[in-house]
Amino acid sequence: MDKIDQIILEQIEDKTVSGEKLSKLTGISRVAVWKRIKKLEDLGYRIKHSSEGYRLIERTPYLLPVEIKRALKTGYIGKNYIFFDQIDSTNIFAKSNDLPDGTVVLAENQTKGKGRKGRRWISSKGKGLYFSIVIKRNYPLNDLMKLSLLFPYAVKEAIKDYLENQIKIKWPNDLYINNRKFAGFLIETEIEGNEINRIIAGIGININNEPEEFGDIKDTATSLKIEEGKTFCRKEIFCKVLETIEKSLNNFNSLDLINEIEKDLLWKGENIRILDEGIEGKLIGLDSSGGLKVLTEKGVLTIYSGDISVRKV
Ligand code: BT5
Repeated sequence: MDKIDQIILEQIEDKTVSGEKLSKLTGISRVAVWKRIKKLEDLGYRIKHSSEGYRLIERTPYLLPVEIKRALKTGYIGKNYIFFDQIDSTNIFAKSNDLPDGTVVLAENQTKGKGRKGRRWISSKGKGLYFSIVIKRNYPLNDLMKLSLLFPYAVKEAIKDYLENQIKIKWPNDLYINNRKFAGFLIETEIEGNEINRIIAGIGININNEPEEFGDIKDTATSLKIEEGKTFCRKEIFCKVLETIEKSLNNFNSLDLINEIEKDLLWKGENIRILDEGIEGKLIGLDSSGGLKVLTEKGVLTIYSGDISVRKV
């Protein structure tokens, strides 16, 4: 979308404007104006055509840069915003390009959405939020676990006020509603010595997805729409999520992240099993660095690996 498209959009936003007037304002022919209107419609904008001219009825549901720029209130996250209609994976793109601090890469659809350990992330076009945030700042390696917990925490904080249902955090970083997963996080880092110098935070949030989109995982996966019974504005939620992540990162050192997460930790106090390790016990909480404390027959064990799955016994 170029400057001329943007002028046309601004003009027709709250009034009907004739093709002739738009042609004069933009310096292009009336036929060229009509072609631009068609292009905007292809991008998802709903425009009324009448004998008096054109008028915008509804903005596009797609998260185009022009839409995000006018709505987003952040200092650095998303200031550089890269949009794809379709891509293999936003994490692959963010990792293989040297992008500035705060860059957000979003795709309406991913053909190879990645989970952890080579697992797959189902992304359905226009239904969820699939994006990666590039953080190019230095953090001590000791903060790795806490930093990766910050993202699900911030997403929960951003979304909770829109919902009737309670959001739970499943350690290390999934978000659940009613015992089903609606958001997943793939935190990839670049480490040099004792420092983290780049984080690619890949975030997938099911917003308006329908049960049939989840295929064989429909019993364990859910979306905000499925749980709340209504459709959500992805743009509003996306901006709120980016704003809350930025705020949480800015307050990283003063935020009592462990305590905050423990309040909404899934299965806290219940018997759980760490699948890969064959460990069973009662989930008692987190230690100061974000490790999971489990009371087993042999005493309290703390698990630090971010790759462990936790299941209800
Ligand atoms: C995750 O992995 O949950 C990390 C998901 C990260 C996705 C984002 S989207 C933007 C960015 N670009 C990418 O390519 N990835 C990131 P893990 O904890 O390994 O969970 C994967 C498992 O979750 C799968 O094996 C399925 O069982 C389940 N799953 C897959 N798609 C799902 C979905 N849409 N909703 C809920 N569960 C899903």
